[in-house]
Amino acid sequence: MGFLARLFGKVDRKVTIAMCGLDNAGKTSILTFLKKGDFSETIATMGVNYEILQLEKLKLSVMDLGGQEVFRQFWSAYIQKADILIYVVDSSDIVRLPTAKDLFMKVVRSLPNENIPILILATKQDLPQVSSLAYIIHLFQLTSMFERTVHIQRTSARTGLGIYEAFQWIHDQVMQAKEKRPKRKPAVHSIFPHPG
Ligand SMILES: Nc1nc2c(ncn2[C@@H]2O[C@H](COP(=O)(O)OP(=O)(O)OP(=O)(O)O)[C@@H](O)[C@H]2O)c(=O)[nH]1
Ligand SMILES: [Mg+2]
Repeated sequence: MGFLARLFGKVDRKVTIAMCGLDNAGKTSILTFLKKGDFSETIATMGVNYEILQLEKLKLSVMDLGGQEVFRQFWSAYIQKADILIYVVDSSDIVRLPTAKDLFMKVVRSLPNENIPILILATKQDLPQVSSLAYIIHLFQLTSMFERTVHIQRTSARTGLGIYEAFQWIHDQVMQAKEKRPKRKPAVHSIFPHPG
């Protein structure tokens, strides 16, 4: 049984995820870890890499968007189709953190609505010099995003740190949204005569 398959029950929902972040952030490596349960070397994504991760209860259709500048102009079209956004940040790339933040703000603005859950993966946590989570939360102004559902998780595609938890969070969001869906009104067959 696959790494993800162990997490969940039977497939009853398809969820579309847009995954973005700067080039070299670690997006494809996280997906590869989910598929194989281990770290594998990747090559830069040219355009978009589609992955279907079939869980028992949840089918994740992931659009892993190439982060190089030339591809970013095309992100918006994919983001429009997303139920969930994953934004990946290389926690060891401290020099580019402000650029990662600017891009994040732009991506959030391009989301089709405010109900889309946002998962930020502060990845490459296995490396020695990484930004603190508190700094990323501060820089990305996450505490002021009241109107959105935002979660940040430390991950590493080298060790698998946090990847289980991150997708557990996605699972919980999907299940909660499902519970909140309005139930069809039951047909009421009154046994009492209509008053008057
Ligand atoms: N040490 C360490 N290296 C990582 C980790 N995740 C990714 N890398 C390395 O970072 C580089 C980029 O990883 P990718 O997953 O290809 O990055 P990406 O975000 O998909 O990049 P684009 O496809 O260009 O947008 C590769 O050399 C990976 O091996 C991690 O958690 N730890
Ligand atoms: Mg990639």
